[in-house]
Amino acid sequence: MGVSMDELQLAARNHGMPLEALRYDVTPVGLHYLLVHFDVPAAPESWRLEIGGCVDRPVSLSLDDLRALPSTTRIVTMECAGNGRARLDPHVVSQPWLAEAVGTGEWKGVEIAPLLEQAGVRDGSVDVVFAGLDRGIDGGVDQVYERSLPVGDALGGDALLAYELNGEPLPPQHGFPLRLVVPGWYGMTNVKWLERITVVDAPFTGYQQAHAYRFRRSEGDEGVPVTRMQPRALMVPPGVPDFMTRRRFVEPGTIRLEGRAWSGLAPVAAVDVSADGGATWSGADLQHPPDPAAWAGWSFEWEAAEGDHELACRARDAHGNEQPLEPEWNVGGYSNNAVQRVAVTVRR
Ligand SMILES: Nc1nc2c(c(=O)[nH]1)N[C@H]1C(S)=C(S)[C@@H](COP(=O)(O)O)O[C@H]1N2
Ligand SMILES: [Mo]
Repeated sequence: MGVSMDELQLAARNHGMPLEALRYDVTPVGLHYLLVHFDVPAAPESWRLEIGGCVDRPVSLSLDDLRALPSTTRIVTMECAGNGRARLDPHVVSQPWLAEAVGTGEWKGVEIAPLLEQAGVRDGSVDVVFAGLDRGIDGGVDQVYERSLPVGDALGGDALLAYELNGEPLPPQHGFPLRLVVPGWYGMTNVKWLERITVVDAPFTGYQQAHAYRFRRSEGDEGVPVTRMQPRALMVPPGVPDFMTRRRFVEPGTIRLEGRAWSGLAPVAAVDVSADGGATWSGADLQHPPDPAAWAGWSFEWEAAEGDHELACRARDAHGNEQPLEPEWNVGGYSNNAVQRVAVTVRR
């Protein structure tokens, strides 16, 4: 199985979060994963957010107008729906993520529900469409990056229009001047470089909604939409790595394994750790997340004996959703949350 030059080109632009950065509650900005489908667009000086469509009172707001409104700050874990794709067999051609397409940001902005209420969403509205400034061609279709949320999720949820990340204005790559942040949902929902919000009275059928980001078993399958993040636990790989293979080397004795776990479906209920490739599991200590939408820290004391070992970690949420041991394939290569495995050699 090979990754092509086209895929390498994507991977060199769109980087993951180095797993050692799981040590931070809030991911430092340059270490947060990055995914940009087309190019990072430049926002014009005259930028304003326009809210229109099936509303009684269309709204137009400058960045200063948004900053003057009551603000909310949330710590939110965001993960690309394609995380884990490179481990699928048969190979799915796209951004070849392993496990590191995740990060946690402190996002400050304006809640969208009161803004939509102010605009007056008309009865019979179905979806709220969020359009970015970025444009390109995907699947042969010329498009701006657009995604929608069902009206109920936009009006009844805790989605934010964020203008700050970790206490600073959004950096260009993460959506300056404004982005949508929908706690609990996979990354593609969180439209960057937001320019226009349009309420529509028929289901939105844009490319990124109706064609991409659906779980399909085969090309002809209509599939179901990808929405919230499935549970996942990741560990900071212990010890030191081999440069090329990333195999880890640690000394024998008690090793504190640690990492983070999240689920967009329910709070994380448990993290289990295995030191024998998944044959036996033990419960890890779980911390309280700093925000209901943020990952929870976990730790586990491992008695490391000399030899080769395969470490693994596995999260389960309060609704009983649990990571599978083996990948589950789909056409787009979405949501492969099979457990992380880390090869470790214990030696003096
Ligand atoms: N306008 C726009 N928004 C976008 C994207 C994009 O390409 N254009 N990529 C989406 C995808 S697939 C992901 S995973 C997240 C990544 O956000 P980040 O780069 O800030 O981590 O942004 C989403 N929002
Ligand atoms: Mo993504």
